[in-house]
Amino acid sequence: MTEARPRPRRTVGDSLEEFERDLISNLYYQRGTTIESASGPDGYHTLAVTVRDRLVDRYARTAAAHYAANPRFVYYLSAEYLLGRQLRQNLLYTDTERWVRPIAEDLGVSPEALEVYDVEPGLGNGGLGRLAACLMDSMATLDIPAVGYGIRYEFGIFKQTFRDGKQVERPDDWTFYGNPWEFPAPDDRQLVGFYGTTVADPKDPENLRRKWTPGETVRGEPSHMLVPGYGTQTVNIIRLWQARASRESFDLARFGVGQYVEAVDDIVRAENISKVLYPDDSTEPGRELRLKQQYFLVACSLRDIIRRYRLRNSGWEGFADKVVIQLNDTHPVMAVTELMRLLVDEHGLGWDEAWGITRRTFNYTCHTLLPEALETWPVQLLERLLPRHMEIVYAINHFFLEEVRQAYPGDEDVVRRMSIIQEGDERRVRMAHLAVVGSTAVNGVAELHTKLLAGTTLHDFAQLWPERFHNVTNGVTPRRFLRMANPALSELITEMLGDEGWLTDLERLHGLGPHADDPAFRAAWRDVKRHNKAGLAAAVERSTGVLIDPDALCDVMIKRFHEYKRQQLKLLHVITMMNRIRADPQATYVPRTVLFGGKAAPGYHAMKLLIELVNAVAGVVNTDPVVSRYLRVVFPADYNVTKAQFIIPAADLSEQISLAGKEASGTGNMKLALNGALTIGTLDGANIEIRDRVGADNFFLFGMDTPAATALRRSGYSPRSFYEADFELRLAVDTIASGTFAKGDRDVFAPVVDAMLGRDEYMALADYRSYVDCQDTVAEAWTDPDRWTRMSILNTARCGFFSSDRTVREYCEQIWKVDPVRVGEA
Ligand code: OAK
Repeated sequence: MTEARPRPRRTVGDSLEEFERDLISNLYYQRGTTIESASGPDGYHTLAVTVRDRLVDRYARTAAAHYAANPRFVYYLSAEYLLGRQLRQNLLYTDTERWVRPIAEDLGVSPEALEVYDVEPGLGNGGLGRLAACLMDSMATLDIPAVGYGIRYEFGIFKQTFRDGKQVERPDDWTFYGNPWEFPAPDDRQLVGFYGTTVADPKDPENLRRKWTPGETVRGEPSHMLVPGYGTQTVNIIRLWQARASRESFDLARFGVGQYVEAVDDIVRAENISKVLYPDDSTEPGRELRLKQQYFLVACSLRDIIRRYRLRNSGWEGFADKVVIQLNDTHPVMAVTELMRLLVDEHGLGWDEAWGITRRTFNYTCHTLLPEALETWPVQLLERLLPRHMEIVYAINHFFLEEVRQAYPGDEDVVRRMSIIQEGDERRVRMAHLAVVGSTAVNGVAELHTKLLAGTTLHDFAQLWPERFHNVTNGVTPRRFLRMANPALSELITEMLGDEGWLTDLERLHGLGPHADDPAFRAAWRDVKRHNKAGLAAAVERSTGVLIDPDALCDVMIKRFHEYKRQQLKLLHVITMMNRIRADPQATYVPRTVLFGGKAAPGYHAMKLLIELVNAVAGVVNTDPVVSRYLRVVFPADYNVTKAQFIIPAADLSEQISLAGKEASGTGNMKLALNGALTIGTLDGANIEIRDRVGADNFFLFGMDTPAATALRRSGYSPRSFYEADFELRLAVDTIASGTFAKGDRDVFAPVVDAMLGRDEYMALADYRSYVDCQDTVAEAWTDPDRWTRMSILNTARCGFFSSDRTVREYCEQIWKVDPVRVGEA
């Protein structure tokens, strides 16, 4: 299917009878089976395809409307998308949810039983990938003409299991049973080159145009997933590229002489490019394959963008008026050099003209502040893998540094700091610098993040080009994270507000505020939370065997394991609670369930050991007859979007405890607050904006702010002095050191203790006292259910700002300058 030509329209019916008829027809003709002999997967696939047909219909009308309007398109380039399950979303978005239950019941199956076959495509690691999915959802909902581009990894984010409490990674073979939600588009395949040599163009005396002859060629095979908007007819797509060997790759001669493995060498090498998602959240493994992945994504996508542009346009002058490309962090930044190469080398434009177009086309979103997450690539590797692109980097840098020298005559220090090339023993290309130089707009993802980017990480650039810097605070889609995840609360909200308009106008949640003091509403609110917690308790018991009390305070820390996010601080608090109960078993305590969820990168040994420690602490706490009366620790394995949708509606307390100045934004913080969890958090990322909105009285604040953390580090931070000065902290650390959580073996968790007392890079010990005291305030607040419920209602009521619809509107106004295109009804 091509997406841009007008076509005859076929519309699927929109009555229950037609839906049922299509189901039976699809079961028979698509799946080749009958109602009597259908299996669970047959039922699932048939339902999926029947719902999908309704989307295809809208997609055809979207394509026709876009073709007619020839609008400016947003192209979102992202190495990651964490879409979550598709079935329930698409039932909701096509308004067919209401038919499925009666039909399914008629046939003797439950929709829930079919949903287990709906596999979550885990094509991302964490926040950055999930944000991409939320933005795509909101773009479709706001009728923004957009295409997302990504990689169709054969294996997504690894499946996490625990063996003896240790994280074990298993491959995520997500397409094993087929993926009913994607359409292959073989007509749009592209060829991508790697390696090889470049030669001068004799007609270009300046030597800015050259010819590249790649040494290896790979095919990019596209397929796309449909991205429907809610409450609208628009269906956009995410186009995913899979690497395939070019046709000549099979070595028939070698096969003929029995060299079966060698005969497919080239095929294996090519297909490895999209084989696996790098399970690395922020540190760079420095692997050639990863760079190949990045360029593969970029090269396929740019050719596709140009193909689409040419369907309705000609000439290059108008390119940047019709095309805006958003770079999701630095992973796709090679697109800047690739567009220059296409324009200059292949389409014969002059350098300056090409540069003008390129710079007008791209924008860059940065998602981190951690220096180790800022990508750099060795010049040597680039020269070998992408020789022409390296030459283009040099040329871009040359002209850019001329500009810097003009702005700061005689200041070679600033030239060194800003250069795209980092000098040193091993020269490297700084991808963030290339991104800023090649973009019209650069944005951070929360106010503090943008301020710190402009003030520290990208300070020189913000001085030179202040107009390029923007803030666009992240958001989350209320459809998935409130309506789908929390149907009970959604129903209550709709009942209170009169209609479902809040789903596309989330600020309307403010209307709940006046009811926060209404006892009947509070009771209903509490009932919903209790209901969600009972559901979670049952699921946790099934998966971990641990019984939890739905009336206990549900304290949730769900996110990737990383030192800066400080799961170690949460663990010190858990151990402190345990020690207190042991020391005084007669006293009364607020019953709590602490729930951890998250994966550690397979090579991140410190965090894998921390995961083992969490499980070990859970084992001790949950089996201690006294402690377990008040405290339970659970850690369901394999946290993902599906599990997030289960856990978030049941949370009472949201742990957002990163060291101030380290978390770019966070989005879990928004999802939890929106579902009425109260936040205990530092002044970091979007926590600050959440607190500003929900009010300081409805937020548990603790810890150092960014200036205090910076000052402490400058003054020479000594974790040991905090350890020595605080009895409870000392006891908590000593409990780990004593071997309590390793059957007396003091060595197992010694590295955790050493990391805390040695460097404590993210100053968990410095914030410990403030955190534990704040947790006491939380416990105190919990003892007054009316007050707690009021705070919970106000959190939901005041978090409308954090809808990704608002985020997309801001991108549209500040950066993309795109207008919606309405798609007509059938
Ligand atoms: C991943 C790889 C490289 C750089 C950043 C990331 C990433 O996932 N960053 C996260 O992005 C989220 C969406 O903007 C933010 O909410 C998180 O704070 C940030 O860590």
